[in-house]
Amino acid sequence: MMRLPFVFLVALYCCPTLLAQEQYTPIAAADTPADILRKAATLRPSERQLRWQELEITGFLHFGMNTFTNREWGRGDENPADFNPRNFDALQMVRCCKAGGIRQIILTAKHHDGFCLWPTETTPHSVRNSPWQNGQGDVVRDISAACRAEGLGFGVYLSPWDRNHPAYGADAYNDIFVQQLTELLTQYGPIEEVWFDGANGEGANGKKQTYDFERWYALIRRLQPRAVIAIMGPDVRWVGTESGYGRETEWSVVPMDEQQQQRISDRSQNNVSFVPLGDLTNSDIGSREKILRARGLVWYPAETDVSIRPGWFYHPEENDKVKTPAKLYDIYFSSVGRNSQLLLNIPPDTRGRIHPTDSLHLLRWKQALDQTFQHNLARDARWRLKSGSSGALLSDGRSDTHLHLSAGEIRFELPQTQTFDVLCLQENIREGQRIESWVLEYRHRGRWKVITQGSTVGYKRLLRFHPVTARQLRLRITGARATPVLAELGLYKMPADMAISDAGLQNERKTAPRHKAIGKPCTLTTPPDPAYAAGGNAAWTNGRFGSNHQFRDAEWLGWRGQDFEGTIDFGKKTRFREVFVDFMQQSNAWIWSPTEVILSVSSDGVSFSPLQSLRQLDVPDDGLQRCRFTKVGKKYRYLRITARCVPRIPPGYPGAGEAAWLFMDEVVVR
Ligand code: FUL
Repeated sequence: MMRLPFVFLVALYCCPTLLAQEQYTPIAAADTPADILRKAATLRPSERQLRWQELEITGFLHFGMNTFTNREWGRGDENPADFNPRNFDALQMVRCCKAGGIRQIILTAKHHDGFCLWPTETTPHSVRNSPWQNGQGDVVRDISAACRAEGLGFGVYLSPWDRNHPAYGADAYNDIFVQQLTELLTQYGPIEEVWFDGANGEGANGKKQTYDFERWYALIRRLQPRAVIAIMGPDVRWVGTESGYGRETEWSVVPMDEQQQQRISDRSQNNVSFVPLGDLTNSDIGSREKILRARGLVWYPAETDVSIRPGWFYHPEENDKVKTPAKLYDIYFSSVGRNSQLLLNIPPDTRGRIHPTDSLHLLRWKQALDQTFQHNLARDARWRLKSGSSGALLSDGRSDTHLHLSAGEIRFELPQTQTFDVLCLQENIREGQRIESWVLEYRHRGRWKVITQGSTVGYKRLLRFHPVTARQLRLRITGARATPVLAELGLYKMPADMAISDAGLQNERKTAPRHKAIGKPCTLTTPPDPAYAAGGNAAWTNGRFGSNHQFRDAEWLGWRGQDFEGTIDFGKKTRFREVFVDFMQQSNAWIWSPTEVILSVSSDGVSFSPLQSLRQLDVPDDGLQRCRFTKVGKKYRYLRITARCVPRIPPGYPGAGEAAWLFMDEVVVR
């Protein structure tokens, strides 16, 4: 990491910047590490990417045949007669989203079941053959019009995977898909985002399709040049989880594959277009280590998608599982506040409206965010700068004005002593993303004390901490790829009901657990799948928790369609107070927490007797699931944990009927 020299207080005044079109750069064999860093630091978003990033929150409406059949993934053989919203109201949906702070909406114009929400010419499997509005209805028309009327952007999700269309699996399907896209891109006004999902399953005839992405991209660029193409597209990348929690270190500049690079250099660099390849879900995809080995670099920002309910579609049995305003607040800090955009799904119900619980939670969430960010306590701060520089730019609420922190440090004094518990930092990404690490400190009894610190900043970085009361502060940039370009610095106070709490599994898993099984000989009855065993077979007793959300982080171990069974030898009889083990649940990634977890004991390592068992009968919420055994009692030499996997994914969920994955990390024995 480049260390910036410690010099006392400097910054240069900078005016708003105009955007240069440098979204991509090749790396030559002769480039030195310093050349590569400089190149990485000067990449910028395209106009369309910038507009998208500044929206901060996009809404997702999963609505369609599944809403009526109560499924997550339809089979494609559904009857159009089943699509019949009782009280459809596009304006109600859009207004609920708007009241929640959402500034653009993406509608599932066609999900994997192939049912089209507009009267397309490409298939009879559409609203045209439904009883809704006597076949005259058009959901795409109504929602796009409502978005326009309310001043929101509009985008479409068009699933390439189509389980209904008879042409799926043959070349002709790519033409059909082009026609569907053309209808959507020409009949409904401005389209700001086209969202392609990566699913590529079998169609009605058992065949899979080779998607003609490049042709689709060219069409979108021609018909709707402002639109970002997301996920299976060149403008916006999937953050790698559907939990709503992005990476703490999130770079918008990432390495690109040689093949993609070739495609870009063959075309104009001003209109970057490539099919995303490789694994973008790792916990680290943009660090120095990664970019120094890259052949090309691209500005490719992350989008964090999550549903307000456990499922993407509306299910009446989930009405009491709508994420609370506090959970949504946490998600905002962990997505928008981690340099990504939040794509929040709010699925309309069978009436064709947003359910009252969802709309209430959206509203309360927005109120809590407004309350938090209404007053920047650093607004009237005295910034200690070189003459001619204006520190006020750092708190003018504009992300396109900035200061160059060439000294790597800025000190400031609040008009009076204040109590705050949130820090907001923003880089002016029109100049690129540069900051690698920083620390915020306050002056206390003549000494500088750390309040909080972090790695990347990017478009926005939000950090929460226990309330601090202070007047004199300093921000030190401790690592950067080039001179830091800071746009905003804000200090805020959270409303009492949103204040950070120490409790909770999420926070606990950030510490290193000390426990009796660390380093003890252990065996697994079945080795984990090689794709998820990077940390080695002993990763489950190594005293390190894996990430709370990224299962591909070399700490989590994964098995497909198999139970987990692990045995630990403590060498001698040992007394245990408690034993717990964590599992992951991410139903959209086909990861299911176990149905039963059994703790068995043995004194000879040969015959084991079950001591306690925990059963998980209900479908758990996505996230971490901890199974805890207490009062373990007597002394034993061997412990064995068995976790029974969900053998097949239950109906109604992505991958239904397929073998589920089981992911576990760290058995803690105390
Ligand atoms: C996934 C799809 O399979 C889900 O049903 C949902 O649409 C989600 C946003 O993308 O990959």
